[in-house]
Amino acid sequence: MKVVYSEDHRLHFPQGELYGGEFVTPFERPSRVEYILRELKKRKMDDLMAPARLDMKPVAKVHDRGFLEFLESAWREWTEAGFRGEIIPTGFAARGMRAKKPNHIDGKVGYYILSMETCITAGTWEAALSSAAVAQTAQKLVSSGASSAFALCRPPGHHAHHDMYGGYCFLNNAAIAAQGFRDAGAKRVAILDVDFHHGNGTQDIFYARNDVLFCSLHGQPEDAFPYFLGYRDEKGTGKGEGFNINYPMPPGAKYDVWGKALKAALGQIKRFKPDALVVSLGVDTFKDDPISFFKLTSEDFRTYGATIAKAKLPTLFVMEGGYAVEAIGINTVNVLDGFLNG
Ligand code: OKP
Ligand code: ZN
Repeated sequence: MKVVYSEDHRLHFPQGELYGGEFVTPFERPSRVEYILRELKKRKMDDLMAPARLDMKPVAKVHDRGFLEFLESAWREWTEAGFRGEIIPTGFAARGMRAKKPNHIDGKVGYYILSMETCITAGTWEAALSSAAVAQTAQKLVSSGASSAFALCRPPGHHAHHDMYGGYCFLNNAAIAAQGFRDAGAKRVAILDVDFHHGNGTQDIFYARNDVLFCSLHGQPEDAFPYFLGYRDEKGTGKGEGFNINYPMPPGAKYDVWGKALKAALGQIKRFKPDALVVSLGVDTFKDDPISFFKLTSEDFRTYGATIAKAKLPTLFVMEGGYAVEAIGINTVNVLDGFLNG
């Protein structure tokens, strides 16, 4: 399996993440990728490839133009306004207020953000573009006949909406890849999001569409980020009704519970008869993840990799979360290894 990877992810590394009222070193940090690369090498699965230049057409189909322009110019506008720190907004279009985009950069940030732990820095836009390019290059490998590929994306993407960033995500890499599959001739694409957190951004982007099925397994929103989306009764709208399926689960869920949800999701995916499968691969379901509450073991990751392989679909793995950094390599590569070798 080819692994698409770019060093440009390093351009995004905020100094701080707002966490419990403190600024801490971000959980979503560059070393995450290094641990994965190291484990791939160890198992001789490091068939690396650099991304091609990003084709913006699929990006413009899943993201709002004003949002893309905002991300591109945000750092310049922020520094020109005289601000000296990393980008964090102070005001929001809260309940009952007007959701009109202001002119001032501080207000614009509030307009386009969905959660405040995620800072924009000088290199964020370039890193986000490279991450999307990684996903798109891997998608093109699969569209051209490869049975699988691994997009080693960073920063992650699944929390990024059509026109909002947050949850460590800026561009929705999995959505860009799914759109890429469609544009390359796939009639139907399924997205299986196994990251601990609900893939609210991916859900948002495809909510009214019946050509992309979205299934997400995640910590229930009553107790877990992103808190305001990811309930079971969110099923899609208009012609997209029935093409969004959420599997929220309570704190402490182990593989007996999680694996049942996976099998249910794979059953729905099979019925949908997709031409390609995108797996939003977060390994923050691990028992020792510092910000999550599921209890999967490293061996469970291999098991579910093998289960996903049974769907026998052209499969693109897109890296999302996972913050137990010493284990992120083992757990991620266990999924790929299980998928390839049972
Ligand atoms: C990104 B991905 C923890 C708050 C965490 C942000 C989480 C983003 C996760 N108490 N806030 O889905 O792994
Ligand atoms: Zn996550």
